[in-house]
Amino acid sequence: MGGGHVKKALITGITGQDGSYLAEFLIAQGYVVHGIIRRSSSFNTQRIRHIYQDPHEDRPRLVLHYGDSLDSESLMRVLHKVQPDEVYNLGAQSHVRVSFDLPTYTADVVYLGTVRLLEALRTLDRPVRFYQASSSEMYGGVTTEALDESSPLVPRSPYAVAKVAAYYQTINHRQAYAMFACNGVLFNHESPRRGETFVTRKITRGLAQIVAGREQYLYLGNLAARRDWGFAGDYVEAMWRMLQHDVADDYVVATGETHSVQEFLDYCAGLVGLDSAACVRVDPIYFRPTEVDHLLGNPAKALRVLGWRPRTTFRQLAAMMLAADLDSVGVDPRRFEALHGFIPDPEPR
Ligand code: NAP
Ligand code: F7E
Repeated sequence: MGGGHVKKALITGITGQDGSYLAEFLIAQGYVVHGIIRRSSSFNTQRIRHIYQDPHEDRPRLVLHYGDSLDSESLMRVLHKVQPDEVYNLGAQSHVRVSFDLPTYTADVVYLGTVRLLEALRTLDRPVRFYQASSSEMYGGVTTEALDESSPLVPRSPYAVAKVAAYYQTINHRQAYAMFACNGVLFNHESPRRGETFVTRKITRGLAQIVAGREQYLYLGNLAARRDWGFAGDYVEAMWRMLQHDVADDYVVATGETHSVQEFLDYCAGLVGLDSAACVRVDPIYFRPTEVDHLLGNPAKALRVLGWRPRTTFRQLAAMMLAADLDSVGVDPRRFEALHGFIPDPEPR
């Protein structure tokens, strides 16, 4: 932060998993963070509530504005009011399975929402740095090789198709208008704040319910799928680093390790002394019309150019999520020796 200028960042999707970690990270860097939230019939700000609740703040660290990626006017209005230095476009219908049921809506939010935001940015009279939340789903999981920035894009869901379009639109705005616009191609990243219907969280939450005696079985889909899972708290730093670099570019962000859903399940079940075969049932309702079988990322460029690296291991991630979910159902994670190092802090899940 040079010359006393306090940087302003605007985040779409601030109420989501990544938005909450990014807001915390940017505030810790000295930014004032502005976020776009959607009107909702019940509160949807639980992941960022604690940021508001700091009694020591001398100026607002977080400012929320109503808006929607479907609504150009709202994006325009917020951008002109905030005059941000950096914009992080995280807002999305982000569930791959749901995108098969809502393909048009998903395309509208994910693709056209990005076009609306990029076009609104062009009406500002100041240079703005733009981050686009691109996804490893764009690769389609058709190879077991490690994927990098030059790997072919083979989208296999309406979500992935929309993300591919938004990815290319971001590059087109960079080339056509010399905008500082970057794609972060992030592989799956999880946390105790992960949405409850994504598989890792579904597993840790489901096992916690079983330990608490609230449920007998956990129902899952394709256990053979493989993912490169990292920790969301590590990945938001990579987003920020992309926008601090001299040149706008696209980067893969991943751990370089892949594990199956079965492995994640077995590891978590083992941590709490459960036999996964006895407590899990496969329900085809969770199968996808086209599946992404295998994802493994090669983050070498982000490591080399951005100096970023993932800090949290697969096992630490699983234990952290499981401890938080046990705690939230009233089971003390310290009952399980392997979880002693992962006692959750009182922050939101
Ligand atoms: P998430 O938890 O599902 O959060 C999505 C956010 O988007 C929420 O704040 C949601 O608001 C907001 N949103 C949904 N529809 C919107 C609309 N029409 N207008 C404005 N905002 C809208 O997702 P996440 O895991 O944090 O992921 C963040 C971004 O990274 C997404 O774009 C996702 O597609 C992408 N991504 C995620 C991963 C991953 O593994 N997590 C990997 C690669 C890329 P509400 O709270 O109101 O629903
Ligand atoms: O599925 C399998 C499922 O929904 C992972 C989003 O953040 O990451 C996420 O998309 C795998 C798939 O994540 C269940 O079939 C088995 O193969 O946790 P997921 P995703 O589809 O990889 C990418 C990078 C994004 O960009 C997305 O926004 O797990 N699976 N059984 C299951 N998946 C779910 N959800 N539920 C099950 O019961």
